[in-house]
Amino acid sequence: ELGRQPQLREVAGIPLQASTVDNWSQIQNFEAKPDDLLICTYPKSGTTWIQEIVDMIEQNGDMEKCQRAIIQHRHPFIEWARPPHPSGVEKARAMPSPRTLRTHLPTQLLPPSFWKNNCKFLYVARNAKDCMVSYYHFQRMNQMLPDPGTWEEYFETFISGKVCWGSWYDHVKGWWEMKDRYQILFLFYEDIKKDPKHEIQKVMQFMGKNLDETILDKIVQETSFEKMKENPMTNRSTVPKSILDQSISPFMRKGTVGDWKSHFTVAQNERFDKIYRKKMEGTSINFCMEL
Ligand code: PPS
Repeated sequence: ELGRQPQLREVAGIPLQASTVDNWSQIQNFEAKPDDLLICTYPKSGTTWIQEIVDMIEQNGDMEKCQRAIIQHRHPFIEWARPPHPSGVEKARAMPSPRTLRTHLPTQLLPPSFWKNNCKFLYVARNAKDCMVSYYHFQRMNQMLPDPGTWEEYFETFISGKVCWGSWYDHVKGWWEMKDRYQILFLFYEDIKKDPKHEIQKVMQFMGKNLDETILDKIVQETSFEKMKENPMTNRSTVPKSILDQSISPFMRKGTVGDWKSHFTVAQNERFDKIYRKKMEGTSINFCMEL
């Protein structure tokens, strides 16, 4: 049997999907507008979760309005391209303002108009170990990404940053460094998990919204992992199996903090910690990976 074929191609040293690279000039020339809100994440860091939170805030807690389309269609994915379908850029252009968009691009590859227009950015970071585990299972089931190989192999691939959208370390550090220069709300997956109401409140304020307590509580409930796993508008169940094979691993897999403990060996963990300290030297970001 032939293995999976998708190859990644690099732009300025960052591996990306070939279809994204083919469409690169359209992506780089994307015209952001000052009232755009851009959801930025490294893959598997809580993108879908924050998208649903943002949409519920935008819709003032009206769940029916959030059911208008699958989550992938509500917020255009800037670098997404799969001809002959309209690209993320084309979908964004066709969308009325104010727009909420999403990207996994590192800061240096972001279309420059986002910086020029001083847009609002909502960044969600997730601790590297859980991110690696989640990405591994995602690459097993996502037929559009390279086969991850064994866990041992993937461990090395992830550490060396040879995954789609590049190195976790550089991504997180890059966005962290931008946060005092631009309008960036920097959130952590682990914080949202621990105190969703508090973090959702921060998002609401950042968006310039003021929703009452009952609505906030409703948003907390509707965006729980359990609810989103059952929700066909958020759980990717409408994506064909030839693209996402959820019988291999569900898109809404576990939604927990600390699942790395059931994957990392003691030796891998020691090696990881050593490399991590070196790569993250000099930054003030604090991820709690013991949780
Ligand atoms: S993607 O493909 O990059 O857009 O994936 P992304 O949405 O960023 O990340 C998927 C992981 O987030 C988990 N998830 C959640 N966790 C907690 N609460 C909610 N509501 C939620 N929704 C999605 C999802 O289960 C993936 O993590 P793992 O660890 O694999 O379960």
